[in-house]
Amino acid sequence: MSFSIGIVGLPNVGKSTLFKALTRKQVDASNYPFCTIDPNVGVVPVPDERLEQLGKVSNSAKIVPTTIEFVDIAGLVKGASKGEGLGNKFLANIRETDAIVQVVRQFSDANVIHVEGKVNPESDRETINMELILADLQSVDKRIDTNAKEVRAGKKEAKELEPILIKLKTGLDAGKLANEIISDPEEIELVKELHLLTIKPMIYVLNVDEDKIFQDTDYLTVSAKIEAELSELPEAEAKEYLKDLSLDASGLDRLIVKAFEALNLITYITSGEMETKAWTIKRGWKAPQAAGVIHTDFEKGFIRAEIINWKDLVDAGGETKAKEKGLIRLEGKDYVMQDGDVAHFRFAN
Ligand SMILES: Nc1nc2c(ncn2[C@@H]2O[C@H](COP(=O)(O)OP(=O)(O)O)[C@@H](O)[C@H]2O)c(=O)[nH]1
Ligand SMILES: [Mg+2]
Repeated sequence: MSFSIGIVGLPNVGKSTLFKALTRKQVDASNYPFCTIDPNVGVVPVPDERLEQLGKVSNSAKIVPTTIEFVDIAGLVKGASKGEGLGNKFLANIRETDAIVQVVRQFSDANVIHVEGKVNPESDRETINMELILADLQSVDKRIDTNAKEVRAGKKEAKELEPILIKLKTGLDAGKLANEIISDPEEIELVKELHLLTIKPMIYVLNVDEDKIFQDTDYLTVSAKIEAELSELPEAEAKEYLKDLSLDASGLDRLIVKAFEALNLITYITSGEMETKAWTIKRGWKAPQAAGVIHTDFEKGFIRAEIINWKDLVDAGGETKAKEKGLIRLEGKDYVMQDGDVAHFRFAN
């Protein structure tokens, strides 16, 4: 499964600088058939230290991380929802992504022009959110019209949808994001066909001056400038540089992990001599559905799964020893997969 994250924000806030740094990490496209060859799309590996350790105990010939796709979307400006700039096209690009990373400028560099004259993160965030909200209001208004006809025609689904549409309209009118207005999974499912922009998870990235990177705040603070420098260094030197900055992970790695969490995704792993490979699934998926990510036959003919937590497998020193110790469990079709499960699926053709 491939998930994509759209990078949005005002012009000149550092979106492309971040995107370019991200794509330096880009994975070998030949391993990933879904990989699009578009200069604005980058498929990047999700950093995962567990894979290295598993690869060792399994003697794996290669390690294949799971990936996430980032899309560099051109700058949104005030009025985009009315078609200002290339407004509609940008909004359409965002519509196709699963989550939004909103880059907000805080770096002070006077050489870089700010579209609205001065650096003001809070007001910039409002500008962008307002454009997204206005675009969603248009979608909701349109749907309210067509839905009213369906209600009159006696359609049951339309009746169910009606109060949710009203709730959305009221909330959006008050400047709320759709993801702040509805959170019930069933309601989210009902409004899926509206393809709302603000219902997607949103991650805010504050692009700050080099001396203002703090970890563990609500905002993810990064310095696009430093990320660009880091991305050009060999891995060992990049690690040293991070240490000098008192950071334990690069902003990009923190962003990738945060995006993964925002999408409610988890990783399970297959590990053998051929490869140790990470697979992306949604939290809450059961074993057959998870197996289907590898191959649809695995889901259709699912018999059972052999499961062990990755750490237990590493501590045991590999599969053979884990088996001897009876650490590998047999799980059936109702087993809910856990992050870090190492799995073997048994299936019949
Ligand atoms: N000083 C400083 N300049 C930056 C930083 N990030 C981006 N810039 C500069 O700001 C300008 C616009 O950056 P760009 O990534 O193209 O912005 P975009 O329009 O949002 O894609 C470029 O000249 C960048 O070099 C940063 O963190 N610090
Ligand atoms: Mg750009």
